[in-house]
This record gives sequence, structure tokens and C-alpha cells, in this order.
Amino acid sequence: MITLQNAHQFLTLDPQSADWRFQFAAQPNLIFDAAAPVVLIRRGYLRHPVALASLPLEVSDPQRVNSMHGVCQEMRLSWQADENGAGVSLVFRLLESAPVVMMQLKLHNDGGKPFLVDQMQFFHAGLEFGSPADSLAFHSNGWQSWAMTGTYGARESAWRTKLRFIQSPLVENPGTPYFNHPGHYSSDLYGILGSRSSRVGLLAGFLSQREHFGSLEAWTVGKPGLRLWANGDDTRLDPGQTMMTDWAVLTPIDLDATDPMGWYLAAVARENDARSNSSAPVGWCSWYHFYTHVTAEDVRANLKTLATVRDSLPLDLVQIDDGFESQVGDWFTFQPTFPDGVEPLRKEIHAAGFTPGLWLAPFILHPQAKLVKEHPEYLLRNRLGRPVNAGFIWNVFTRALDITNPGALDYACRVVQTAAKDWGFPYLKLDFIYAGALAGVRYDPTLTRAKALRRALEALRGAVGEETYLLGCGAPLGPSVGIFDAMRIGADVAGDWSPVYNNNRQIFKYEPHMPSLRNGLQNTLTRAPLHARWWVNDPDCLMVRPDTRLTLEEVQSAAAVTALTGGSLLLSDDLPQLPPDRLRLAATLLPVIGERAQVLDWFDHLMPGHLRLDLQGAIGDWSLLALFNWEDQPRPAVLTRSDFHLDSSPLTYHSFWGGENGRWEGEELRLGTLPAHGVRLLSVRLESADKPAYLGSDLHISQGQEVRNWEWDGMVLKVTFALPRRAEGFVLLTLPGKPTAATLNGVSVTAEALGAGVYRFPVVFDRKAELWVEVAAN
Ligand code: 9PG
Repeated sequence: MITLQNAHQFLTLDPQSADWRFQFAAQPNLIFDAAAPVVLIRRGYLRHPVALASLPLEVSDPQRVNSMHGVCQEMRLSWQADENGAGVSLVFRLLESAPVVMMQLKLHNDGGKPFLVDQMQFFHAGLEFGSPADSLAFHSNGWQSWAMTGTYGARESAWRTKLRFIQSPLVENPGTPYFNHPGHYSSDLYGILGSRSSRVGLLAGFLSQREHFGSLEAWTVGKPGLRLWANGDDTRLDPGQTMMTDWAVLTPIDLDATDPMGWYLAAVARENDARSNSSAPVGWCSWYHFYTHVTAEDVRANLKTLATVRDSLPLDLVQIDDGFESQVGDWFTFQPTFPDGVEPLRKEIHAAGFTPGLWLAPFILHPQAKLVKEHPEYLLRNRLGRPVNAGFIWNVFTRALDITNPGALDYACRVVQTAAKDWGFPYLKLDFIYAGALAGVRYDPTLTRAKALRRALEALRGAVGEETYLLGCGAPLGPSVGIFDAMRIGADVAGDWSPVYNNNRQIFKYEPHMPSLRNGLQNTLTRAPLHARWWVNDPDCLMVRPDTRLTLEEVQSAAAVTALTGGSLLLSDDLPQLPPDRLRLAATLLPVIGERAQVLDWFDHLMPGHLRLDLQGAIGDWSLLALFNWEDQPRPAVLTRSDFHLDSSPLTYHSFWGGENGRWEGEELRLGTLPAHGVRLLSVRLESADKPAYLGSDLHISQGQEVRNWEWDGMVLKVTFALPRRAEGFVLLTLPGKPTAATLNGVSVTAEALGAGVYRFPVVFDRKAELWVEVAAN
């Protein structure tokens, strides 16, 4: 046996079979037993593994090496090339500073003939957690923006689209198998198999997807296990060439840590030079009211309203979505409803003091696009020479560009460059990016799908320059890190809770990736940890208008999820028609909090329902707690301290939309009924006995960030409010004595006593206000 070890972990390798096993020092019950790697290649029509077991293996002596993630112990396994020249090697690295195993596979063609690479499998491993099999769960990550992400319990089946050739091309990685029976799961890029009882998980995944789309398979039936591989996509490896995988990693996860995936997410950001300093867009988008029927006049009318209501609703971005172009694929000609194209609108948006944004879909084609007829050679095709299906969208089966064809890539680059440089848009939403990575026969057969996509994305970024803000959408996640400033991380929202098509709700109810508020919120919650690490998360638009099929409670849940997960905030209603109460609801989210909450039950429920965001400010420390009810019927609103990781200190609370407030002493806090799909959003803080405290407000969703300054001299409390807008509402203060006098900006105000030392002060101000309260000695 050969061992490689450090303070965090040790790996043992059988030099005969190349089977390996490792354990982490801090998780002695987690045992990982892996079989030797498997490399599948094709010569002609025959797919076969490189026969590693029968080839001489050389194992290097352990070495200490530097990597961008820290110092590692490294060991190299090199197999002699087989009779056709296929030579495989595997590198192990154990990180010294953290319990992390890194791995890379290499495949070299030493022979005289090319072969095709089907799959490079790192391991097929059995796992032990030292806890009952039915406590196991698997966290599955979807391939691209819209693809569902969440944790399945051992008895649950993964959600999978039933709309095979209609939806699958969009959301499923052709290299990943999808299962829909209990106990068998798959994932893209990363996945976590863990135990809900022992609270330990194992994350397996890739640090990048510049070379391959890496996939995972997990099972909880029989002996639980994991399989991890890089998809070769039948890419040709020519004589003398080497194919190297992205780095794979294995790392144990404390499921209850405040930042369970922290190491991994930061490592991916490092590995790909993520654009993680970009600011979160705040604005308006045309899609979710006007859809493809949008006109230049609609955009103008909304721009006018945005300017008019700016004092109470300060938004910045005005993004024109799909509907201006004459056809998806024909980007230089326009619909009659945009008679002068989009450049004049860009100027008007600029002149009004907003940031203009434009939607483009550079890799996908409407079958009737002129480009299809003019350049049939640009189309990605299958083995039979037929254009591949990029999914059923806009009520047609769409086509994709072969982005390895220089002419096609050049066209895509010209499209984005024209929008950025000639039309002058500083913000572009690049949609349907997956279309560049569909399975097909490519112009350049030596590029994997991931590599082809990564190169094309780099070319697009090069074409628009560093300064253009790029939002990715419908995009495979891995190759996008480092390219996009912001990324859609879930399905489209819609004016319906669950998916509907042609008025049919029942058939589509469990479609996991189709537009619907539920599907949008699902990933906004489960992919929240990616925010401000890989990019700015885009949770999709917040629809607040009253004339959808959404209840007020559903709109509040959407607002709470959007505000607490820290990503962008885009409204998408027809603003001239928006009633004042809904406008106010949206305004309370401004300015955006910009921080991401902990999703406490991310491993325990498919759709997590517990968020906690700890905040600090002039008023001290406080927390926002959100309890959601994702069930289809109302249930009692019961918050428990253990669910929110709170100790037993006495707390005070105020519920943002419900208005309930008071003390929280015991384990549970019962707050009446939580409607279906509704939320209780509470601010809670430690009770302070003899000093004034800020209990909450209805001015801003943070219930505290609106306070710039807080001064208490024992008799007078001075509170300074600052917001980038008008505000009207109330604040709740806990006072150690009766307020004898109070003024707001010098004008006397009267507090309402709510009992137990709590007083409600009406406030109305524009940007800034001073509230002075004289408190009687007790
Ligand atoms: C414009 C829209 C909006 C939206 C994008 C994207 O058929 N489909 O499954 C499907 C999925 C998503 C989709 C359209 C169709 O929406 O996410 O924000 O820009 O394109 O067409």
C-alpha cells in the first residue's frame, strides 16, 4: 500500500489495482473507497476502456508542490500506453491547509492514429457515513441557469422534465444521465452526498469546466456511492496530443456550518478568475409584462414613468428584452414596432440618466432566420447532417450555431460587438448560451463541448471589452465563471406559481425548469451561495403587479427571497399601470441589501424555507429571519430557535409585512397562520433592558439599514434616517420610559404606545430625517 497524507487527510493506494481510499482526520466516520480510474475511448464504432489493470503502473514519490489553492502533497500515477498508444495518468494532490483532495486525469495519444474520447472517469466509489441509509441525501446542481438545483432525500426521486425533445436540449447536459426513481441521482459540475442525521457531507466536483463538462452520479440504494467523470463528447485526440481534465475535488462538508460550501466556491472563483467585484444591477426589464410583443413606445412609456417615480423608486438599469429583432438570429434588422432599431432608445435611456441594457441570444437561431438560409454551414448538425434541435422555444424547434466554425463565431462576436460598441449598450443580457454546447458534429472535432463554449465565451468577452457588463442566461455554469458579471441562476419567473402551458396547469405542475415563480425561487434559494463569488446572482425579475395569478403572499415571498439572497433586483411590470401599494412594496427593497443570507435548511428540504441574514449597522446587530411555507395549503407559522440556529437569549422581534411584534423567550415563536406560499419575515435582536432599541420598521426590508446614526445620552434619543428616496411609514422603538416629546425634522410627532415599552412613530421624509425623542426617566 502506498500512502499520501497530511494533517487533514490520508489517502491509500493499492499499486496493483490502483484502487484507492481516503479518510479525513476530522470525519473518521466518512470512508471513501474508490476503484481505479476508467478512460473510455472509441476507435471506429467500438467503445472500450483503456485496459489500465493490465498495463504497468508507475507511482511517483510524494512531492510538495504549490498550487493557487495552497501547498499540496502530490503523487502521480502513470500507466504505460496501451497497444494503440493511449497513455493515462492521474495526479492526486492533498491540500495542506484544508481537507481537500484534488485530482487531474491526462490522456495522451502516443500512437499513430487518432481516437475519440468518450469519458474520463475519476472514480466509482463506495461511501460510508456511519449513519442510516435513509438519512442520506444528495444535493444536485443543474447544468445551466434554468436547470433545477436542490437536495433530494434518500426516498425521493429527482425531478426531471417529461417534455423530452421539447425541453431536454435546453436544460440537460447530454453527458449526464438523468434518473427518476428514488435513490439514484445525478448532477453537473458539483454535487454533495451527505447524511441528514450525522450532518456530514462529501462534496465532489470540478474547479472549472474549461476543458470538459464534468458530471456526477450518486446513489443511496445498496452501498451508497458516487461516480465522477469528465465528458469527452467523442472528441478526437490526434497522435501526439494530450487531453487534460479540469481539476476535480473532494472535500467534506459540515452541513450546518454558516458557509458550508465556502472553500469550494472560493476555489472555483480563484481557478477561473471570477468577476466577483461587479455590482448588482437594479432596474427594469421589458420581458415579464410585454414579452415578444414589446414596442419601442412601451419602452419609452416605462422610461418616462421610471423618471417620474425616481424620487420614490430609484432604479438604474432599463433593459430591453426579446422582441426588437426581426428574428432570433437576424440581429441587424428590426421589428416594425422598433422602426429605428434600438440605438435611439439607448440614447433616450442614457439621456434620462439610466443605464441602457439589451437582450441578445448569440448562439441560437429561429429556423426562419435569414441567417439559416444564407449560411447553412453555420448550423450545428448531427451525424446525419441534419441541424440539431436546440429545444422548442417561441413555439418552434430552434437551431444552434456551430461556434467552432470561425464564420459562425465571428458572426456571434459581431452581434455583441455591434450592440456594445456601435449601438452603445454598456449592459448586455446574453441568453440561450447552452445552444453553443449541444451535442453535435462540430467543424472542429478536436474541441469538447465545454472547450468550444469556453472559447466562444472568451471571444464574446473579447469582442465587447472588459467594461461591458455581461449577464449570462440559459448558460452552463462552469464555463461561464470569469466571463459574466452576473448570471441567471434559476428558471424564468412567471405570473403563475407553478408552470402552465396553454391553460394547462395539471400536466405541467411538476415540470422542474419551466417558467413559474416556484421554479424561479427554487434555484434562487439553492444557488444563493454562488452569489458574489462566481458572479452577481440574477434571481430573475420581481413581478409585483396585482393582475397576475400570484397572490400578495406569493409576491411577498418573491420579494423576500430576492432581497435576502443579495443578487440583482429587476422589476418587470408595466410601470405606468402599477398601483401605489405595489410600487411601495418594490420601493421597500431599495437600496438593495446586497448581502446573501444563509439558507439554513438547504440540505434538508428540496425547497428550502429558512433564511437567516445577520446584519450590523448604526442600530447595532440584528438578524433577518424568513420562514416560508412552500406547501399548497396554509399551516401554523411556528419559528423555532434550533431551525434558525439561535441560542436561548431573550429576543425582540417585528414582522415586516405581518406587523406582529414582541418578545421571544422560549424555543418556539408562534405567529398565527402562514398562508400557502407565504412568508413571515422578521427582524430579531437581543433584548436590551434599560436602553432604547430599534425594534423594526416598514421603511426598508432590512428593518435597520435605513438608520444612518443612533445616539442616546440617557435622556434624548437621536435617530438619523437616510435612504436614496422618499419614505413614508413607521418605526417601532423600545424605550426605557415614556416618550415625553418627539420631533421629526423639527416637527412634533406623536407616538402610539403599543405596550411593553414599544412605541410606534409615524415617519415621512425625503432621503434624510432626524427623529428626536425625549424619554422620561423611569
Ligand atoms: C426571452 C426570454 C427572456 C427570459 C429568458 C429566456 O421555452 N423555454 O423553455 C424557455 C425558457 C426560458 C425562456 C424562454 C423560453 O426565457 O430566461 O428572461 O429573456 O428568454 O425570449
